[in-house]
Amino acid sequence: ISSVSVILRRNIFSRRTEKTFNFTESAGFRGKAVDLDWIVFRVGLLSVLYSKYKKATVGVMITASHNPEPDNGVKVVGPMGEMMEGSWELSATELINSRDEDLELTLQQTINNFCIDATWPASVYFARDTRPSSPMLAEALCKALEMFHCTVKDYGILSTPQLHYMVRCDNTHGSYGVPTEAGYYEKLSKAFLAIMQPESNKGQYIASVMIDGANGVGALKAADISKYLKHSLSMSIFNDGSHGKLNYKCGADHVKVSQTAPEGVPVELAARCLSFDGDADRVVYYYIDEGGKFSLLDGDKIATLVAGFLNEMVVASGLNLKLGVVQTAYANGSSTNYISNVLKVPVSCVSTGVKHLHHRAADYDVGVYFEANGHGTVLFSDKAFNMIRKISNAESGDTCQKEAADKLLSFVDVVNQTVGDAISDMLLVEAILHERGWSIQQWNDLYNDLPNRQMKVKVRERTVIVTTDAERKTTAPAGLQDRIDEIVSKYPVARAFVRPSGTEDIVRVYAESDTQEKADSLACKVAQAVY
Ligand code: 16G
Ligand code: ZN
Repeated sequence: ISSVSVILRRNIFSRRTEKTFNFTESAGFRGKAVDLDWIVFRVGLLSVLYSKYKKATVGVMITASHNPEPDNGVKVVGPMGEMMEGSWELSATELINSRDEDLELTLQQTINNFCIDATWPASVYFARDTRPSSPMLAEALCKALEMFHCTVKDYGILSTPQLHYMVRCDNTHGSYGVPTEAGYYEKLSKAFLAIMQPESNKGQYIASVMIDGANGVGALKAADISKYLKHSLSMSIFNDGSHGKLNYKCGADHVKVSQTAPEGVPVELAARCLSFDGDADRVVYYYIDEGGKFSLLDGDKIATLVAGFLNEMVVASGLNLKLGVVQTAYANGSSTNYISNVLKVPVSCVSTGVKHLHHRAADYDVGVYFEANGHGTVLFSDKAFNMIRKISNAESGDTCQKEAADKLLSFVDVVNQTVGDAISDMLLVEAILHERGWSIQQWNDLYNDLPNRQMKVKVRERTVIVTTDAERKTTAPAGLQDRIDEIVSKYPVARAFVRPSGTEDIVRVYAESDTQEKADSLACKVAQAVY
């Protein structure tokens, strides 16, 4: 730890502003890349302590996801590929904000607070997205890691979910997979190919997609995995970073929020198109129908497709497993209705952010979680996995049940269970559409989304807004919820909520109603009430 002060005395990574920074579990830290090297350096120190605390390999990812190219950010990944523990958020924030002369002391306090065995050999794996600023930040991270003689693995450019996967593979000694890029592609593609056996009748399904790579890492990695997928899925990749700017007028977030096709993709009639975000942990689908209408199939549509299919497979395997779906307040009201009333699958609503969804999904034997923005995955509990494997391995028994269990096992391997993964989720959706023999339109026709609108409101202090009931209601400032209720009551089949963003200095507004005009008008009225 004393070498920290040597580095600081050389004035390489000294704190350069008096501003206070919040390190959050979900977003880690994000900001303008030019201001971040000293923050990434300190997160490097933090990751070493976290690794010693966990007595396991941890990860550090340099990315700002769907944010604009000049931004960047840094996140810490836990041993099983989960987010950093909430109990570390405060220490992380203190470490980042401490004055240079107090940094050693703050590190020592963290060691004491968490009873860390400082002699434990730390191990940190890291990777970065394709932002021009990322190599410079990776160097700052290395400077911190070098001081501790810990095991360091630099994966270069990876998608966020790939790094999560590597960390989990390392800590599970191969039982989850091999912690290399080739290992990741081989695991996913082998499972995918097992499902996509050529069949005489695949109905309306055509194994071809158009991918908007958001000019980010997802485009590169999709091209890599396509070599392993052979002819099972043909991918045309656009916005591959060769000319456009990262996330600019493209990518999953842009498509979801603007509800329009991205630039740079020659969207063909009825073609299945999809957009990744800048670090490839989100995916949304869309298409244009004969009437020229753009239809978006977001995280909710993916959740319903996945839950409906897996539920049938579980039943077909003859297993009694508890399958459930986890959503947030942003989930379209129609999707929630469809899951509970048509699929008859339990659905719960939690606060925004992967950690909340992931945590609740782990309550089920098979937990499907998706945010409307396209981030999500499926968790199979050990119990579920063992039961499926048992049926699949049984020497005798019902052949239909065995077939279903065999197939389910392939589905387990297609999924990156550590965190939402655009590439893995794409393969999951494609495999299900193939099994169903469905076109994107048939998938979309399962239910109709309620028209909805999201808006951002700039306020002086967003934290004055306090929410409850999984962010669906506000408790402060006084009177705001009554005002929202009154506005909403004037619209048919309407719902609206406001919440302070966890990643930007703004308040978000969400509204839905029976027509787009009414959803837009409702969002505007609610935004005015907040302002
Ligand atoms: C973060 C979250 C994402 C959430 C988004 C909401 C993780 C890994 N990511 O990106 O799940 O949807 O924040 O952003 O938890 P907001 O608070 O600005 O609306
Ligand atoms: Zn992302």
